[in-house]
Amino acid sequence: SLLSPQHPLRAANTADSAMLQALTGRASAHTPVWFMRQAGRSLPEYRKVREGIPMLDSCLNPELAAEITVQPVRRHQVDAGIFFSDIVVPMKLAGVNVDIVPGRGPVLDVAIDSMSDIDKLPELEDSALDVIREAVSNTVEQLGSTPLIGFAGAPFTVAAYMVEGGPSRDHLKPRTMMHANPEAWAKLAAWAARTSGQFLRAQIEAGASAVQLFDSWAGSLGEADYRRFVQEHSATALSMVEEFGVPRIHFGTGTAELLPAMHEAGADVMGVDYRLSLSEANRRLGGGIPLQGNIDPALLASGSEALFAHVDQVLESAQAAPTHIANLGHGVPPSTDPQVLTDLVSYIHTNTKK
Ligand code: 1CP
Repeated sequence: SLLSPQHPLRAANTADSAMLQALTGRASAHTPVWFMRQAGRSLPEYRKVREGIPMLDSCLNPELAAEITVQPVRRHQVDAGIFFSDIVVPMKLAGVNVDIVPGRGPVLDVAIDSMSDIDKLPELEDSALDVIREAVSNTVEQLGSTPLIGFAGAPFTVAAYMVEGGPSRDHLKPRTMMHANPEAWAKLAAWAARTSGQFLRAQIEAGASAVQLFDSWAGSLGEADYRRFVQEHSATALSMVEEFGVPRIHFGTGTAELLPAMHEAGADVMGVDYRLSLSEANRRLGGGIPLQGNIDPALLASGSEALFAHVDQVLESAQAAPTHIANLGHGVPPSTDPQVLTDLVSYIHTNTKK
């Protein structure tokens, strides 16, 4: 059964957690930390419960999704859970023929390449999101006073998979479509924005205390194209959850030149990848915005001396920002030794204690 499906009241008991304090620019007793892709293949307990169950089936099984979300919180003592799902789950729930292929990622049966394909895209029914509400509700119950971060893919990143039909390096097809067929692009990006916005709303309604919009591939865009073809659609997705008042994090990789434009789309907190120092990110954003990041995932395998020296630099650089949420600059690599993550959480908590 779902508790308070209309309002984020269930988030109330997380308001004074270090994570929510930092996300809202308030002082906290220590720097909170979570990791993108903290759930997943780096954990033996994840590999065990996922055995024989396809990725999207796992995402649509509320008990399993909740268990996988809670696993890294239990093991690492991170300051938040990130909901176990995927950026293509809402398009799947809308009825788009998409699968997640092991070792590859999201793949569509038929790539989207014309206005007629886009005209045929099904709308996501709100009732189709009940399975997500149930999983979130379940998770929030188990997490207690530890906040849950909900997420969705940003319109560009989601549309890039749809137009390419699968993962790609340069995202040439969506970048071509923007210029060759701007009306089709706008219609597709608006569909992706609505669908991701609905996915975020469902997670907050069921108790998520914050959300992150992942524009993982925005870094393949120049600033002019980002502003002209993408920004308004990310703004739509973010505005669809504005009324709830939960902090909205906006993250992408390779986005050093895009940070101000991404912030202007309506985020409260900016995620920074590992390529740009947090003090420089703070300068580019004009100061005053809580920052999340940006430990280089490569350092997780470099031994503790190099890792902790790097982490010291990140924590030092973060002093420039009003508040800091420690995280990686991108996801946990599947080959990561989980003990390194546990030790890293403890190191950050100990060394930032006020
Ligand atoms: O079988 C498996 O274990 C599949 C691997 C996997 C996992 C664990 C995929 C396929 N998705 C996920 C979960 C996932 N995806 C989470 C869960 C929670 C957590 O972070 O712990 C999240 C937040 C995502 C979001 C996601 N999916 C993004 C944005 C984040 C990022 O890493 O930039 C993207 C780009 C995807 C697409 C995707 N799904 C899966 C893969 C391998 C990919 C990337 C494929 C590519 O390279 O294009």
